[in-house]
Amino acid sequence: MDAKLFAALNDQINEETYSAYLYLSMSTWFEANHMSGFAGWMKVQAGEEAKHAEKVIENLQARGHQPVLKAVAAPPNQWKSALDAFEAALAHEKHISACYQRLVDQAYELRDHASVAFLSWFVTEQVEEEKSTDEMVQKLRLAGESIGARMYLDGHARKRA
Ligand code: OFO
Repeated sequence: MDAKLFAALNDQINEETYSAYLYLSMSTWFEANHMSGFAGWMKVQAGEEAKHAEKVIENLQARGHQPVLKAVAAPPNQWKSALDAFEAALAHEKHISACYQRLVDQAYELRDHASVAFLSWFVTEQVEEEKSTDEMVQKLRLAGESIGARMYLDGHARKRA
């Protein structure tokens, strides 16, 4: 594999691990603020992100490389509201989608079709990730200041766990 593409994919391990860390942090914030349904939703999401990191690691290994794990930044741990946290999660997912778009462009330029095929799973996955996070954002916007509506959504989010 091209050295620059290896470096970019290796960095993506860090992006995915940070995603897991960020959502775990959001989960702790929700739990501390008595919204255990959203906390469970975020914990499941964190688990998926950790699996994404493993997927990238295993792909690099399959291509004969040793991944190099780097330090993971500390995520924020305070949000203004459930909506604020989900909006931050959606912004983060958009950032991750942009990372994969760049990786696919890079793989195409190199005519590395194995990487293009590998990355296409993430491109599809990101559509789903943005959709499910945006759904929460939209519902929380509709709930507005209604505590009852927000508690209903919290209960609904619990079903994901
Ligand atoms: Fe949220 O999909 Fe991985 O990062």
